[in-house]
Amino acid sequence: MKLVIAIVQDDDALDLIDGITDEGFRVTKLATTGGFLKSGNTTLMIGVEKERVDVVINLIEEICKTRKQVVSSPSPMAGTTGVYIPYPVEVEVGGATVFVVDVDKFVKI
Ligand code: 2BA
Repeated sequence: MKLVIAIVQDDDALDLIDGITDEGFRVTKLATTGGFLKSGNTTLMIGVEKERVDVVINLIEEICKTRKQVVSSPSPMAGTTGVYIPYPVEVEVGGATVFVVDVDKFVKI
């Protein structure tokens, strides 16, 4: 048994959940926040037999898209101390960040 932990963008989450459940997997959705952008994303936990991990990863690849996001980053003004002006920085947010974790024990009570 493996636990696939996938951090995806909110815009892709519902389509991915539909795809995952249509394939007969079970999934839990968590509302999470990225540490860098400090904006919302979605973390999905999917318990899956190890032989079927690739099916889940292929679904994630098909559904989750890379997008650009602009963030305001404060920059110190030249020659001054303590004065910051915001400037836009473009970052590319990946389709998904996926961890596949070994599960020692799986019990449903
Ligand atoms: P955030 O931490 O909000 O990061 C959003 C995007 O900002 C990242 O996209 C990356 O393009 C950029 N970024 C993050 N840290 C940066 C830094 N120190 N300098 C410059 N740019 C940076 P992704 O890499 O696709 O990550 C999307 C989300 O996945 C992240 O949101 C975070 O919630 C999660 N994540 C990514 N890698 C992770 C890891 N190793 N452990 C735990 N969560 C991770």
